[in-house]
Amino acid sequence: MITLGEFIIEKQHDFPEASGDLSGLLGAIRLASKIVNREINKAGIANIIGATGVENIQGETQQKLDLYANDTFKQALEARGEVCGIASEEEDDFVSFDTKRNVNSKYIVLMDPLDGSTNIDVNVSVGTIFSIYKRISPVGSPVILEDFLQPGTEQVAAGYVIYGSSTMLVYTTGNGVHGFTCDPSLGVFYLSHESMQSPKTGTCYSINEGNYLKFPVGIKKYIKHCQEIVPEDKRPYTSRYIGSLVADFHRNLLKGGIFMYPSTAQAPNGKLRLLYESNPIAFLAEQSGGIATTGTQRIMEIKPTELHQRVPFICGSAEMVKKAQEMVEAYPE
Ligand code: P6P
Repeated sequence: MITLGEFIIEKQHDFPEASGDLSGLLGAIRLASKIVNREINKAGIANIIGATGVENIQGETQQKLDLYANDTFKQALEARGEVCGIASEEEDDFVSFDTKRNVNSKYIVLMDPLDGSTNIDVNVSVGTIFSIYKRISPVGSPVILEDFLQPGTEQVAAGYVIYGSSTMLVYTTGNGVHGFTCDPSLGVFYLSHESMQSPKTGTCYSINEGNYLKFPVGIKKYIKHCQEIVPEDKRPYTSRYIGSLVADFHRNLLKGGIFMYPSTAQAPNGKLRLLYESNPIAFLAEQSGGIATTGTQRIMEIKPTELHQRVPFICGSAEMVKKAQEMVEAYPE
């Protein structure tokens, strides 16, 4: 039984040049996830569920736990001193950490502190998503917007915490994907899923079919492909949609499947945010043998132009995503 902390240090020794800053940063995420997990687990009785009545830059009503999670991760990351700034779904602009130690640190973090938070009130799994880069502006100066607008291929690490029937932290530093399960009696994350591999194919497709009428034709064709009567020797496809990206992705990573959030009438560029939802999930997908695309472009190769920009997102088992991509490309909009 190896703990997350022991694993991070063990893997750090694989990088002789590693200074330990990334290990410390991951430790801050580990701490914050435990604090948020504690609040989520008592949400119904802690007068912390429901909306704040405030809208974020996305025009979405902020849930009380959204802000709690945002502040918890922000404080933990600033306190550890390895981060010079963050960007968050819950912050209009990026946040610069200005203490001497932070300004002289080399990492920035982008995060969705509590993704799918409206599901909390109905006790459905939610998650935290994070993405870590090295700054490109000079160490010692305040962070700038360009530090945050790097393509996903430049990510140093990425991961998520899923607050579900158990709480897991799943992350990659570019050397495979590893999952850790929290023992609530001790508050310790133990390695439970080493070197996670996405099944090459699956029988589960995950999409909000309530938006069907406005889907691109290629997506409609792929959904029909999934629903066609398949040869007797194959199981028919199953539709599974939780409405919480981390939970839908985690299921597909373990069991095989495809997740799609294409452009829709309400979201012509898709709904998911490139920098702190699609890119980190794409990094995990690729590191576990899967694929992540807009339908026509590799997610991690997109050059970001705005902090909160949205992209169409298709991600999961390689053979399923390739089939979906074929259909999207065969029926260009
Ligand atoms: P819809 C949650 O709000 C989220 O950002 C993702 O976690 C999830 O995949 C998606 O939106 C669900 O969106 O439009 O289907 O409710």
